Amino acid sequence: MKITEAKVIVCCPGRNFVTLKIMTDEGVYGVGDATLNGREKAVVSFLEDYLCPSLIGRDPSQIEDIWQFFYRGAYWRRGPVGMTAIAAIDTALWDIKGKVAGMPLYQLLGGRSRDKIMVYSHANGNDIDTTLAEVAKSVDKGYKAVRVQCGIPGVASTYGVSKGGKSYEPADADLPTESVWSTEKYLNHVPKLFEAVRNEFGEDLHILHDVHHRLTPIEAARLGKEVEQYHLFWLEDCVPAENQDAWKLIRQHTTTPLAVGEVFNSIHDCRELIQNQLIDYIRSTVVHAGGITQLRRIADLAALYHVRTGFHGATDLSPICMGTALHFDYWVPNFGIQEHMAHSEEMMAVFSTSYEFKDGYFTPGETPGHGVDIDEALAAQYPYKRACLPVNRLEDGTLWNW
Ligand code: CS2
Ligand code: MG
Repeated sequence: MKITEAKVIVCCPGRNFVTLKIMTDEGVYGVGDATLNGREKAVVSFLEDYLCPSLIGRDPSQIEDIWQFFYRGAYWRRGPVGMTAIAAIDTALWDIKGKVAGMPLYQLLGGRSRDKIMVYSHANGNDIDTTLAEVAKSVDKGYKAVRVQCGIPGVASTYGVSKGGKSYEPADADLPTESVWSTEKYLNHVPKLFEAVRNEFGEDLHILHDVHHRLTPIEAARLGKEVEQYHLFWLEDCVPAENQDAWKLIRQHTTTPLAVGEVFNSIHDCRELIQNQLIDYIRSTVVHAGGITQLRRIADLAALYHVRTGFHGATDLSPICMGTALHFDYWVPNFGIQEHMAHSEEMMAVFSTSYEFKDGYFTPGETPGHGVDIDEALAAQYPYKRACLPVNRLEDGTLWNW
């Protein structure tokens, strides 16, 4: 079998998605997600101008060698654009391998390790009461785990809180909008949210929260310590993870479980945090961390240090990434949880899926490959529209992490 064509499909059914489709001389094809929110066209160019031409004529069954060719073979390695492009190729090749074998992807990985995959939903609101009402909706739908985010009094707009009743979409403008952040106001307010959720929903519901890189290590230590009594499932991205040594300080102060890694793209980004047991959950996922081929190595490394998976699953990762991640979750022995943020009906019309939700859990389906496909004709009706992520400033105008 030989690869005859590799084409990039860009569409915007409510948000931008980039999809790679790899075709073979035997008619079998595979698709992979290549979406990097707010930087979509950079990945399109990386694939079209540099990687896709090198795929033509190769044997699609040689997934490992192709991965090594694009990773080890490249002088300029790593980085989100390059690793997203490699992930798309890798995902499409695993899809082809599954279709050729007549097996769902999780079977190729080693078979399932569990009956069903626990996911967490999103609940947010301008204030605590509205957020509690949103948590109730998730609980009614059967979710066993909910990520809670709420507006902070005195802060005009907060990460994770949707505007005007719409579902949360941060990449909302042609050029980056600027928001204002106050660590002091946030730290004083957010513990009250967890207290309210526990009072209303009891001990059993899993509560998660995303700080989205806003704190310094000592501030994160304070937050982790103050909220220990509410038994969070995890506190996510409490500080940026560039200086990984700094996480020791957080760890020394709190037993609140820590999650990180949605912006990581290499096993080397994860290594220090995992080997020093500074985190509990690794969030790197298929599309931004080099596909199944690298993610498997990350999960195996994590397993040695009691770190479990909790893959990123926001709506800016396409249904192809979600479907592929669910196969991985079904197999991976050290599974923790999977993020689920529902795609809109418009998005789901462009992508056909075989994964199923029931009572807070997903199963990936039995379709050979990863089970997700794209309707190219429908996709063509939704042209690309530039959308940028915001930037953040402190109240005095200092630029801060978004
Ligand atoms: C996030 C995302 O899902 C998450 O935990 O942090 O909302 C993230 O902001 C977006 O994926 C950015 O593109
Ligand atoms: Mg996050």
